[in-house]
Amino acid sequence: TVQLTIDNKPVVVKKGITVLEAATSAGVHIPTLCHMKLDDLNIENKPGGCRICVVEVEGRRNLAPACCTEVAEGMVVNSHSIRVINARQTVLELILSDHPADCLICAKSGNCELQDMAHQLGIREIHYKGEQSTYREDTSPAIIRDVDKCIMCRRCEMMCNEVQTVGVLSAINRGFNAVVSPAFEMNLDHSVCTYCGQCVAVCPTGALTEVDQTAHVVRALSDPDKTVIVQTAPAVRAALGEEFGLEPGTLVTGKMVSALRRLGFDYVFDTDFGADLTIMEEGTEMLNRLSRFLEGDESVKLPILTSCCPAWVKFFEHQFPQLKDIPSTARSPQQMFGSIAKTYFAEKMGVERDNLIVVSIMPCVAKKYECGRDEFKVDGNPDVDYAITTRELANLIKLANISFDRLPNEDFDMPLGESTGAAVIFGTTGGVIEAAVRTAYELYTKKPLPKLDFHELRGMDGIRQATIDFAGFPLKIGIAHGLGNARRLLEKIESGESEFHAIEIMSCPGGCIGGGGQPYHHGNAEILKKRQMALYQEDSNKKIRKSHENPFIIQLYEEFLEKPMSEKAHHLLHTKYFD
Ligand code: HC0
Ligand code: SF4
Repeated sequence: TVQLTIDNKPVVVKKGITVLEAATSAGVHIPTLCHMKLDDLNIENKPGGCRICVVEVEGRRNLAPACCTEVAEGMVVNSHSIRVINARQTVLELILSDHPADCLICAKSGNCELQDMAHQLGIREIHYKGEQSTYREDTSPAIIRDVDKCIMCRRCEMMCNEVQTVGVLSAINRGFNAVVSPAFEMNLDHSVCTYCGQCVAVCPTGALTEVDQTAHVVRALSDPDKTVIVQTAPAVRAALGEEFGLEPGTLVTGKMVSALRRLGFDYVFDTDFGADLTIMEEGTEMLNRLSRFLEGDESVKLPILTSCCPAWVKFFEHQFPQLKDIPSTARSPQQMFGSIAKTYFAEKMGVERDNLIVVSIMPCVAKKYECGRDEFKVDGNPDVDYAITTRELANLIKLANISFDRLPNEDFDMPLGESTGAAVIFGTTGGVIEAAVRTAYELYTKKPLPKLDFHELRGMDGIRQATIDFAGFPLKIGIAHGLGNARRLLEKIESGESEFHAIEIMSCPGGCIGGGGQPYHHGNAEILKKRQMALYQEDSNKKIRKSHENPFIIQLYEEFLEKPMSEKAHHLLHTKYFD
């Protein structure tokens, strides 16, 4: 251990930690801007660039950045001397000197860490005049880059390069023109960006935000000729409450349904229904491949990879095109839902395809891109019209002056609102494969599962593995979340080192609960864990916990699809991948 003094308080801490960590453990708050750390996920950004966290260390001439200065025996730190306060204000004024001042209409207003810092440090005047750069805005199907608002904290760069290993974003230019950008100032949609949105999730300012589609949704809702239905992704219910001051991890499924009904949606349905359907198709595909493999068919490729995460799909299309025949061909739950809504449900209700609008509420920004992909359109009409994020839904609820916390709990509409516990855990890392195991086990062994909770598949480690006993057959499962971890697993498959039969991959750290469209976590990993626990809780509260027991899924096959992997199911529920 090391003993030091922070603000006249003696502190004993572990050797090797930073002054910032030591101060936090002693209850001393040092302001930070570029620094961000997600414990347990191995994610840390400490470029020491912004200099907001400087402190005075006795005996040193220069102020030291607390986020990247190691503690030393006998160190005497003053975190809030006049010299420190003056330096922080000067630094912040310099950052603000070339920052656009359109806070009133900025997408990040109210959620901006720079704005908060200006408030916290009492900035009332900017004594420097920076040059406003005239960088253009870059829009894509999912993300808007308003690069004038980049403050070079480099958090997005760290997420894109180190965590996701996509490598699209890096620092370019010098001086006032220095920004983080794709190479050659290319637009995101010309790059290999996956739209995972992890850069958006950590951007402290309005430089990176989602493409806001709430205005389209309002227009659809106010059109009397349209039937507007909505589906809600599993992870939304575990995070939406945070936007209304509820504790992270508060489940708000019933209130969310009420709010959507009050917003005027004609039917409030659940993406979880699509997730149960995905399990039927993907689970059957997995068992088909497995039984052919066990019969010695050498043309069969294993492991099967899950394919429900659109950023992951875009990642392997760009980065591992040679492996594109191993992911499952099953569409994602969002897209299965849209496809069934615009065929089976539209027919049942007697609504023309063009007059049925499908909106989805997603924790994800890549879902906006996914629903725009050509293979998910019929004569130009998309199966899912608009995908808005958890944050966009919260804004709509606030706009409509709905008192969220006072809403009653209501139930989803039927039939596309029925779902099982297996579906709801799709929203966390490990959940998709656990749901698949619950169904595949019973279909394969023709016996009921001895237990429903597979704790060996749960947790937050970036790469996990487990072997599940399928009545004597050891099914080997791999799980990765975060695209960097996915890359590591894929490299093992390519080199023939992998012995897995099935692998789940989700792009975002934590899975969809940590999606780029969720309420901002501001670097607090505890929030992700609480959301994860909430989903497991919802699973155990459910009466039905296996996808193949969802009565409306059974009915859908009886009335419409015949059986999993039927020709009709192939046409409506499966897809192809492109180089
Ligand atoms: Fe997910 Fe999904 S679980 S990707 O993480 O599979 O976004 O929540 O909606 O589609 O169900 C996101 C979350 C979904 C889909 C589902 C899958
Ligand atoms: Fe990189 Fe993901 Fe951001 Fe694209 S969306 S720039 S892949 S972090």
